[in-house]
Amino acid sequence: MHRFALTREPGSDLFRGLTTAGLGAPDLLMARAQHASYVAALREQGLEVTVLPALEGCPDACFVEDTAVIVPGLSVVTRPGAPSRRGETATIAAALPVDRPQVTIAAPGTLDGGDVLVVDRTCWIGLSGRTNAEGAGQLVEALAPLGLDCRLVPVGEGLHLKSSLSHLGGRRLLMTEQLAALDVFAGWDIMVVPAAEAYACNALWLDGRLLVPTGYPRTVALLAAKGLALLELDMSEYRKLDGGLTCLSLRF
Ligand code: CIR
Repeated sequence: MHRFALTREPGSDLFRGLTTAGLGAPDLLMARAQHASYVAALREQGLEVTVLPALEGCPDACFVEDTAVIVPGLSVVTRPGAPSRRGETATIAAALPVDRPQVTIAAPGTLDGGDVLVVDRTCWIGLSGRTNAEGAGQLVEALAPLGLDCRLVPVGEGLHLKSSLSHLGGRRLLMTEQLAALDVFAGWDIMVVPAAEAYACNALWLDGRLLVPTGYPRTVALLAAKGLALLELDMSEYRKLDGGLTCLSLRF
């Protein structure tokens, strides 16, 4: 169960952020309002949230999830796959929990936290345009002594593994049809998101409530039918930058 979350306000250069979405530039005022609602939702779920100030010059810095992987007993500072994002990690490293050791992914390894999903003792690591085999290997080496069972996953479509995969509590996972076909998820309770609503694959489980993006009614109906308590949040401005609900925080 997570008690803390680390987030960072979007900066005034947000519109310069990396994107493949083709949905136009984000509106900064809307992005700020959506960020505030997101932080409020985390607090409502009982998390103690730290909001770091915007990091000007690093337009993707609000997507803090990519800069670290935090598990019980260890924090891993990443080396983001996009060179323009490497300036984000120093301030995150300084803000990570002080109760556990810290290691850092080293060149030529690259790793984005958006490619890492940890559920209990299982850790899936996506090999993507951002996370290379060397970076994934360094993470496996760091996590193995902690007893985590790491599984590599070819990401295929989408920016990160977690663009297409989320935890729904317990043994439940939400994912694309493409990922559902892979052996690494065998034995888990899989829910497949309708192809037309692929963005809704990125949802954020907060120990009893699932945050989902607004605008995906078929996915919401499927999740509600499973008895999950949902909270819909408007993520429109972050979607324009390929970002989703998990990207905006580090939870620990
Ligand atoms: C990027 O391309 O790096 C950012 N515009 C979006 C990062 C989204 N992060 C995530 O999925 N964990």
